[in-house]
Amino acid sequence: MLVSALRRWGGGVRAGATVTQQRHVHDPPLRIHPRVQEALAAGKPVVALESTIITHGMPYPHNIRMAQEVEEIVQTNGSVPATVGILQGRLHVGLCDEELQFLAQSKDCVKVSRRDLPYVLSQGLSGGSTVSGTMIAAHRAGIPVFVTGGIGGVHHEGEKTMDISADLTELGRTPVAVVSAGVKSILDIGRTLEYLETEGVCVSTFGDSTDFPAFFTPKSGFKAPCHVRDEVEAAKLIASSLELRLSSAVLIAVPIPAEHAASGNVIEEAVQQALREARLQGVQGKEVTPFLLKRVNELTGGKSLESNIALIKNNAKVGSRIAVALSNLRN
Ligand code: PSU
Ligand code: MN
Repeated sequence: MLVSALRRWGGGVRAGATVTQQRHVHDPPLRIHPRVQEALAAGKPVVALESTIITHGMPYPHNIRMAQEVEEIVQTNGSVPATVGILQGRLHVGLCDEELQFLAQSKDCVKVSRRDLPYVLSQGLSGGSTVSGTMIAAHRAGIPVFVTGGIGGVHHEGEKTMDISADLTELGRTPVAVVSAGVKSILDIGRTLEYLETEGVCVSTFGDSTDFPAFFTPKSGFKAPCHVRDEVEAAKLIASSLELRLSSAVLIAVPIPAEHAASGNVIEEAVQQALREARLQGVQGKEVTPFLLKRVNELTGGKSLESNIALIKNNAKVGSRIAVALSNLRN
């Protein structure tokens, strides 16, 4: 039952997949890299990775180095990496080095979340996929695990501005497990967790603690409703969500390793100042998150970027091992 449910769910490229499922793989706008396609066909573990973090989350050349290293870490830990991105109107699942370089250096890449996909594809544009955009592509391709740094959430004063990331509704409607380091304090963490509950997202911490992490620091002051101790427990959690065909996501929150945790005060002061500046300058909409990330990095003299890269690498290791454990459950 479990195996058949998993196969049905993610069986886009496996033998026995229905015609409709197979069509997804050859969907003209979806380009699955042969390396990824082969892994999926053989039932091997694959990990999806996002690219807004490359195009809008980090400066060049840190972004390309991070992207390459993260792919390597995924590989070293047993899974095939599949970075998602949009190149000239095609939604790619799995990029070659040239394509990664292009996204890392391009100045006019679009930040692409769910609502932007039809426009960017129809206009032949290029862009980095956000968590929501990447989840859509991963699900279409039949990839059940996706690793990133931090997800979007409810912004401060979101109850007035209604600036709530499409990542949260995507987590409510797309069954992909997202491995992240929780939510940054540039966001309203408490309201983000409430919104995730409303969306029916299964939120779990990973490791020794039940404290929901705050990206740069291991504790946000909020508890997560679930807790898995290791990759096998995480894989079982994901498998049971898939088996139930809940159609919503599992969010696995991995705390930043203690040795890389930024000093809470330094980051917090920078975050507060960046938020003030954003308000004063009237930064709005999809520009808010990239603006805050950039300012926090500048104000901390690059410390936040260092922590950011360290935690993404850790997430890549954990996520790859979870994908391996999940693949062992299915085969
Ligand atoms: N948080 C980070 N780095 C990032 C992002 C969030 O620490 O690069 C990106 C992710 O791609 C996420 C997106 O999906 O920002 C959310 O943007 P918004 O808040 O506009 O929904
Ligand atoms: Mn927004």
